[in-house]
Amino acid sequence: MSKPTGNPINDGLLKIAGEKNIETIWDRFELQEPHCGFGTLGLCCKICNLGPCRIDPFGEGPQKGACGADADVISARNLARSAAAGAACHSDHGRDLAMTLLELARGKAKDYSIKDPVKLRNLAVEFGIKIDNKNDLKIAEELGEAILKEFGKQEGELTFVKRAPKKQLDTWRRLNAVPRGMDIEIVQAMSRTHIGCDNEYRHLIELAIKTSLADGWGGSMVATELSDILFGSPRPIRAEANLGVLKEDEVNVLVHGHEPTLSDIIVSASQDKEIIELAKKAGAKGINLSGICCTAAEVLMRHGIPMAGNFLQQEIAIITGAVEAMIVDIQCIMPSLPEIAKSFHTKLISTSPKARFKGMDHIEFNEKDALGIAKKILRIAIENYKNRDASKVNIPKEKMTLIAGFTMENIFYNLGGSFRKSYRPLNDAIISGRIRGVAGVVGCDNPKNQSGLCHADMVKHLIKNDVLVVQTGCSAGACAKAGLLTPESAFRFAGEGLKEICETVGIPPVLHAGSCVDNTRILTACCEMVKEGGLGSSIDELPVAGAAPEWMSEKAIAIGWYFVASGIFVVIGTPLRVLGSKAVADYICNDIEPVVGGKWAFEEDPIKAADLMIAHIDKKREALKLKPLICVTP
Ligand code: NFS
Repeated sequence: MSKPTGNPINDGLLKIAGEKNIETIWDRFELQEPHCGFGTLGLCCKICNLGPCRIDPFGEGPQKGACGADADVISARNLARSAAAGAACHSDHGRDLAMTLLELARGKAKDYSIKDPVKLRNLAVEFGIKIDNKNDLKIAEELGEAILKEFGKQEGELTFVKRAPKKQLDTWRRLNAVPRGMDIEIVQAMSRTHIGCDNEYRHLIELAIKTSLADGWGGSMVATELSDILFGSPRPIRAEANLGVLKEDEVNVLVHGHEPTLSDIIVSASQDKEIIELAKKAGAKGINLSGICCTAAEVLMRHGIPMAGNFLQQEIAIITGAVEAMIVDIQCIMPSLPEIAKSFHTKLISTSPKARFKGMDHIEFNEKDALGIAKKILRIAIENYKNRDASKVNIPKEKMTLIAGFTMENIFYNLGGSFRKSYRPLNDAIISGRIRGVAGVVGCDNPKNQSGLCHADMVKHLIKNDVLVVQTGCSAGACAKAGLLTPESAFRFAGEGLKEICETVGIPPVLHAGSCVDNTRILTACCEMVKEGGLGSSIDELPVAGAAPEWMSEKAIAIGWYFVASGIFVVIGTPLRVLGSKAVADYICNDIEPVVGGKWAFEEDPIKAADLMIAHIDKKREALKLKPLICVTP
């Protein structure tokens, strides 16, 4: 049995796992301790076969790899490669959505439709497409083609960078950091980090920046915008979160992964009369669909489908013994799942041509027959209901209500009311000192930390200090479970100024903005704040900060970098693997601030990390000569 995780729901199910000798991430994590010191400090290089080489952090052993690369080059090169991998994941996700849009426009994806035609038209205009006298499908075809070209663009600038304030864009231009196309930047990140190529650490950091900007203002932004067009722009919606959303008397189906192309169609299939009838015939009361990881956020935001769990809960969801099928696509899916499922009846089904798992059944998803495939998968889940062993079922009782579905656009309505559609009320609340500033708290959960508690502790401290919080991904899931994503939480946890705003407008002090690709909603919201006026002329002047207290994936590195490069102070829990190079660590945590406007900080204690964010927000308020806070929480 693994050590207590700090989360009683997880601990309860891990006890059962221990009794059954089922190994989970917490056990495997413990077996990895102590983690390799060279790797942790970024001093291990396995890029070429002269090595693997490592640098002695105590200065006694080798200070250079066989090729001559020192700690600075090795750690910066590793960092740039990680950012490229993260950017690649988000961008490939965006590309798939562009392909789906194109197939829909060409009549080959009949189960999808244009759910937000206004956004389609606005985006087409942004891409320079003439929309007069054209129907939605024609516009969708031209937009799909234009966006696909964006991936392969060899010169020029990404279309979306024009959304950034001029000062920000000028900074990137000066640094030659404006991405051309997503593909070329990611390819260059790989080629420049090959042995004997880019051998200067600052230049390698610029590479990480450019590649990550291609994610934030490219691949991820494409994914968000196209998801809204294809599946509908979210609106505030009430739902539930935590493993207690699983039901004893229904066929429990979990969608897990990232791409809404699959999860969204599973939602439609689960509401199909024939499928519901089939579930009833099998002795269940119906189909209970819920989600894990970022795909959960996608269907939560748009359909109010409950979120069963975040990254760390994917294994223990199976250990509840109540899941008939877990349907996975790509990213953040643990290869350990089939081993765990051996002790239960859960069917695991992989669906993406990009990802296979030893021990899972594979039913390849294809947009051309999306609904047919979704129904086929649900039939397998229903068929499996009879195999559920009641003696193995342990569904935790805990679940929490939450409000999700906040976007850059609908924040207009929420803060301004439908008659005052602008960021003016938000900016005014900041200028007048009711809201101190805004923080984005995002990212993974990690067994290195206390199983989601870091997120909740950090966010509680921020809202207590009148900082409005915007969240995505697993971080939003963790805070939902802690009850922070409800309007009522303002009364329990928020400072006086923030509470007053939340009460007047009827919003939670913590706004769920979607999945990890939807972090771009935070970027565009920052652009709107600048545009609205009164808070400076670029993102780096805003009283805002970002955090990923329990980050673990390479995607989190790319996200962190595009926020830093967009002018935002970003605090992460465990450090980036650069501490073996004083030069690199100093550069990205200090000296880079005058260069791009943002910088990194590493702080494991969530309260201390929140205090760093608050201090940064106060520094920006002071620079803008804003009024003192109306109510200072003791
Ligand atoms: Ni994003 Fe981390 Fe994964 Fe989503 Fe969760 S672990 S960086 S939050 S599911 S991508």
